Amino acid sequence: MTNSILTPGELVLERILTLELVRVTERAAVSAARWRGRGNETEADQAAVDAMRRELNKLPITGEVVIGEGERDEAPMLYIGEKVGTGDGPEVDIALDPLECTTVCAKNLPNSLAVVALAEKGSLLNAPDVYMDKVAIGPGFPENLVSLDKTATENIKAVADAKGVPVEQVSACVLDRPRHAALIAEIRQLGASLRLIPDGDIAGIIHCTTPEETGIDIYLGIGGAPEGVLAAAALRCVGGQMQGRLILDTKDKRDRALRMGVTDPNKVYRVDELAGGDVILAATGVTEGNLLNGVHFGPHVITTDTVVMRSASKTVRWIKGKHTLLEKFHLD
Ligand code: VTB
Ligand code: MG
Ligand code: MG
Repeated sequence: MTNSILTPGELVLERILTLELVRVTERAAVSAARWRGRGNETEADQAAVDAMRRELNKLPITGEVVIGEGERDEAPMLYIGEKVGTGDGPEVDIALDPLECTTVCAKNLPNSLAVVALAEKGSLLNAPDVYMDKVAIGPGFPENLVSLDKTATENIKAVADAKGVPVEQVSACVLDRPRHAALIAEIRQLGASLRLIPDGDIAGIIHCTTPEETGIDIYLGIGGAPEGVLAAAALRCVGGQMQGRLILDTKDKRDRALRMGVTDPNKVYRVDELAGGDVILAATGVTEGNLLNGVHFGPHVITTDTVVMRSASKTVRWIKGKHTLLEKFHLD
């Protein structure tokens, strides 16, 4: 007998993994947080990678990193293709960024986080570490409202019309990069409000899902493909629309993508093509942020703030951790 509203096919991942995943991002975040503001991105990132890998390898899964710290020849740990877990549980794909926004962490600015998503095998896009063009909005809009085949102006006007407000009341979030000069000029010309962020488009995209809190209605522009898959995993859980297109502007990139199964270099991926099936995502704040508080170090206690979500049940949980057995963090 089952009292679940989920069909058996949607219940591939064990519920217990939801909480297990929280531990993984908590440990990575705490390790990285020790490096906040110290100007050393590499050490901060390495600390997060070590902790995340150690904890992932305790999980009862037969996991493979499909979105990781880089491609096999350039990343020594948590590279694409690395097997993680005890090997005793379900076969899963893993997308991770142990320290999303290393630069932000090194400067102790807002919104760096540790993030990992776990999905049924074969359901996360296997993408090389290249850029991705992205557009995203939150839930509650008509299907296919925004598209990468539309201009920024068209997308923002579509959001304004759907909300029944003038474009001046629509706010777009864009990574502050020289490559976005034309996009930024177009948005300003249109008169929409613009939120330029220094880094962190996973958080930027998640912010679109709660415009009433964040003031952000639409995310536009080019960021990392790995971050695109992680953002899509989050949107699958909380709702919202997104499209992504890999930027495969050299033969080398097209070849690398082809080896990962990308046969059409211009393909526009829907959110469920970036992250399909049953997905669980956990993220813990490293520095203070709008989405999550940072790690707090007390005299005998460490406090963490984590969000964990699952697509099959559409549950989002906020978990505040108080940790007093500090040895478990392997901090010295
Ligand atoms: C992007 C963005 C990330 O770094 O990957 C960006 O998606 C890297 O782009 O959120 P640049 O080469 O322009 O710096 C982040 O901002 C942080 O990892
Ligand atoms: Mg990283
Ligand atoms: Mg990143």
